[in-house]
Parts: sequence; structure tokens; C-alpha cells
Amino acid sequence: MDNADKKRLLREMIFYRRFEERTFEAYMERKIGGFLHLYSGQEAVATGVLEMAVTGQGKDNDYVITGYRDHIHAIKTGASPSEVMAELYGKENGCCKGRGGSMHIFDASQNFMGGYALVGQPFPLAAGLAMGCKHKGTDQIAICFLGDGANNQGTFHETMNMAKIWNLPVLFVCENNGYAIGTHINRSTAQPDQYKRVDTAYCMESSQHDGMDIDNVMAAAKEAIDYVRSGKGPYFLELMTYRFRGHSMSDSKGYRTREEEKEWEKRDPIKLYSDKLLKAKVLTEADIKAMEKEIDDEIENVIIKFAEEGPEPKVEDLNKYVLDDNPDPRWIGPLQNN
Ligand SMILES: Cc1ncc(C[n+]2csc(CCOP(=O)(O)OP(=O)(O)O)c2C)c(N)n1
Ligand SMILES: [Mg+2]
Repeated sequence: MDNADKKRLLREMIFYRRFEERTFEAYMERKIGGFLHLYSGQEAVATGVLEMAVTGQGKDNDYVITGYRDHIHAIKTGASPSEVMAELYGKENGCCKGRGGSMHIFDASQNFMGGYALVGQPFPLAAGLAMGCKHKGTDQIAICFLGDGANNQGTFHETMNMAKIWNLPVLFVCENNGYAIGTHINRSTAQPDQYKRVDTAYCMESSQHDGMDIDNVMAAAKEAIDYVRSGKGPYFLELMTYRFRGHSMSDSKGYRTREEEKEWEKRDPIKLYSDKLLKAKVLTEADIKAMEKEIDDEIENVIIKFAEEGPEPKVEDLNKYVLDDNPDPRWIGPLQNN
């Protein structure tokens, strides 16, 4: 990775942090409604893993799927940040025409397959996407991001077993941030080391790594992705991380101490990476300041502008996009006859 790539990666992570923090403000201004789960603190995970995957190539991308903390995964896969912001605003120019909102970001043109509100929902879908890759005979893979709490869902166990038995080209990335809403992992999960669960129970290749240092994430992700793409079967990558904000917007964080937060903040992925690049003289403090200014300008003058100026969906279009506008007659025939 050359210096230009290193600067780009730092810029991406700062952009993701600022994008998320700006959605926080828009939410407080009541411009964004519904649920909003922010990714601040976990940037090195999505950025590092997807940097090692095929992204930004449209339909040639690897398939990416995740839960409700999904804005950054969508953007790094290739979705337009302006369209993601407009989606959060519920506007017609959003990537799901304003019908999905924060938890249901989707961009099929980039193989970003959602954005799901139900915990555990993406697992079997990821296995299905991987099976599709296998049948099509491409060397694409499916990448499924999941939370530590989601691993106690039944779909987790069903999918791990099937993925292994069928040797599916799927990478599971567990973003272990230690909490499921306000419940610490030690209170909910008998084996808190997630990678051990799939190793012992499903004989799946797995490993656990620090998820705050992006270099570390990229090295681990490269190994895992190479393994999956070479046809060896599924891989489970556990990355230890922390969310700096609450679970969603209504969270007073009474379940954790300020001391614990401060400890993790010392390992802020953006700070770790910028310190590293400063030390290696890849860039200067002034370069970072300029980068931040440029990012803030872009978010305000391009992205927020696009969302604010976007039209509201029309009430008469309420049913639009609910069903396929050109459905297969074999499916609507029986319905019409009833
Ligand atoms: C099937 C289902 N059960 C319960 C919930 C409520 N719920 C939303 S998030 C969450 C915790 C998930 O935690 P984790 O998987 O660790 O993800 P994180 O929020 O930490 O990213 C729960 C229980 C839900 N959305 N879906
Ligand atoms: Mg969690």
C-alpha cells in the first residue's frame, strides 16, 4: 500500500466519522426520524475488511450484507453517500426512495444487499448469496457483518452449520463491541470468544483480532478473504471493537462506566492510524486539518444539501415499490383469481 492509499484510507475513516456525527445533529434537528444506530468507533472494521474485498465495481463487487448499523458498510461497498444521507432524511432521492430509512439501506447496483432490522436476519441471506456465487461460478464471495449479540440467534447456528457443510464462499465478520444494546457479552453468552464457538461447534476456520488498528484488520481480512475466495469454504473473522456512541439515539449508556469508555477512546481507530501516519511522515498535522475541512465542506455543501433539497415522497405514491411494477404474471395470476 503506497502513501496515497494510506492517506485515502485515513480520509475515508475521518469522512465516515464526520458523516455519522452529522447524522446525529440532523436527528437532533428532527430532520432524520425513526431509529438511528451510529458506527463511530468501529470504522476500522468495515473500512479495513472491505478495503481487502472487491468493492466500488458495481455488479462485480463481492456481496455485502449487514444489520441495522449499516450506513458505512453501504458507502464503503460503493453506495453514494449523498443517496444514503437522503435515505436517512426519508427523501425520494434516497437510495431506497426514502422508503427504507437508516436500518434498511440497500443498493443492488453495488451488490450491497442491506441493511436489516432483525437481529440474525442477514446470516441465512448471506449463505444464500454465497450459494448464488458458487452456482454462477464467479469468484465473488459474500461478506456478512454481524454483531456479537446476534450470535445467540437460532439463524446463526443454522447458517454456520450449512455454510460449513456446503463449503460456501462466505466470510462472516463478527464486530464484537462487547454489548447487545445494554447487555454486556459476559451476561448473555456462555462462550464470549465468538471465534471459538464456530471452531468447536461447526469446525469452521476462524480467528480473533484487534479491530481498532486498521492495518491489523486489513492483514487479518486479507488472509480470510483469500481463504474464502480460493474455494476452501467459509471463514469466521472476529474483530474486537467498541462503539463510542450509545446503541441507538435513545441510550443514556448507564450500563457502562466512563472509565471503560475512556480506555477504548485511547484506541480510537482514527487516532491510531493518524498517529501512525504522522510518525511515518506520510502526512502532517496541517494535512489532516486540511483534510477535515475538505470533508466537512463536502458533507455540508454536497451531501446534506442533496438530502435537504430532495423531494418528499408523495402520499399518492405510498404503494409504489411495495410490489414489483412489472410482476411475473405467474405470480399475480392466482392472486387475481381469488
Ligand atoms: C429478532 C430481533 N430480536 C431483538 C431485536 C432487538 N435488538 C436490536 S439490536 C439488539 C442487540 C444486537 O447486538 P449486537 O448483535 O451485538 O449488535 P450491535 O448493536 O452491538 O452492533 C437487539 C436485541 C431485534 N432487532 N431483532
Ligand atoms: Mg454488539
